[in-house]
Amino acid sequence: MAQRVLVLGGDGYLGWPTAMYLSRGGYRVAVVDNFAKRAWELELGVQPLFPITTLHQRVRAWREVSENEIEVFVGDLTDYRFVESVFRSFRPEAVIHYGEQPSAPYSMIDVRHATYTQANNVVGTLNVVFAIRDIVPDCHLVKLGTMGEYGTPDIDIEEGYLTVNHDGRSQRFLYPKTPGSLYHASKVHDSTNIHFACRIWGLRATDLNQGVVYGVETDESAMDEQLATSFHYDEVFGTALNRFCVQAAIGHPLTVYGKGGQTRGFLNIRDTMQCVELAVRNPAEPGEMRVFNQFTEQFSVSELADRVKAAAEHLGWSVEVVHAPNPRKEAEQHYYNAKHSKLLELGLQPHYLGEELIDSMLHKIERYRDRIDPSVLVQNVRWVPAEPEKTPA
Ligand code: USQ
Repeated sequence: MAQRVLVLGGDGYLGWPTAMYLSRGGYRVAVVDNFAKRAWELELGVQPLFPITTLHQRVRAWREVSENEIEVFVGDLTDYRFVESVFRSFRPEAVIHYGEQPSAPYSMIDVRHATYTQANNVVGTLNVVFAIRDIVPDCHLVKLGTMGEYGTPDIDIEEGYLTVNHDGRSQRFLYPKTPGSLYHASKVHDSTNIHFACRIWGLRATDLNQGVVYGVETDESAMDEQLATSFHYDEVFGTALNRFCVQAAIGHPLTVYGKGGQTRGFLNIRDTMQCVELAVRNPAEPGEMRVFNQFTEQFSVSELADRVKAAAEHLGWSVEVVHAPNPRKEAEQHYYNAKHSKLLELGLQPHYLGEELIDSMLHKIERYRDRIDPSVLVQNVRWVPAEPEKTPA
């Protein structure tokens, strides 16, 4: 009998490719989505670069290409009655939880977007935790957290936990968190709640503290245009490397924010697929909240921009890197060393960021150049609102 895996946020940039990857890998897959991301796109006037069909059309296209079925549940994770009905009907053995508002800038627009992000993410996750406790207590929760939960401390970042020696005694704690946005903070709250659920109710969970994902496609999404993933390049939903590749494709300067020494963990979208499957295949023990730091390489933002510039110039494109004013409040030069060995120990085979990989991204993006809207590259979401101009007395 195939293992039943429920993918929450199954219409998104990572959720949809994950659903196809697992479906192809022999799992019985169902996806849950409320299409909130499509509503946020309308709200901000942005679109994914590749045309995206409806979820139902994607599922039909997948059936034709692969002869595999993906089940669909449409509804909101903050509605417990909906969550309960999905868990009672599908009875998942593993849940992969991407079903959250994923953008740091979106959470920083104003109070409404901040409270929405935290309520949506924290309440949705709590509902999932309760549904597991009360309906399928042996189910393994694989939760997408973020490396941004840790911030940029001046000591090495461990995988989830830190042993503190204090006045001759010692205790292992969840690693101290210093999130860089109210979105990242929502993931910290989730981690606290999931840790609680494992300690108190014996649930099993893996918190995947994922770095910044890049990439235009996976083996499955490349099988048919209708299976494309929802790739963003605008300021709010686009992530650094994806944005730089799109900027290079239209001759827009690559926007390194501030000094550019901001260092993060990065991974290819294909490695996200591998990592979540490795977590599903090697579940946590009852009562355990495992934490894996899910990235393959560390880069500063400047290094990333330089790599994209070099690859684009080899294609004969002329590319400039600019140091744009940083809309965020973050350290622009700092120590960064995050451990990330646990997924490698489970068998992760990384796709590293070589020039060939950047080339393939640039080539694919170039084919959709006409759909790029330069006006959404900058949307002026600021971490600290600009001071109102003082009128002279
Ligand atoms: N940055 C630039 N120029 C740009 C865009 C971003 O210099 O044009 C810089 C940002 O200032 C930041 C770094 O690049 O220092 C990363 O920003 P990002 O927008 O690529 O990623 P971030 O906001 O951190 O969030 C993304 C995903 C989020 C995920 C997170 C992983 O949107 O869902 O949780 O990456 S991590 O960064 O490890 O926390």
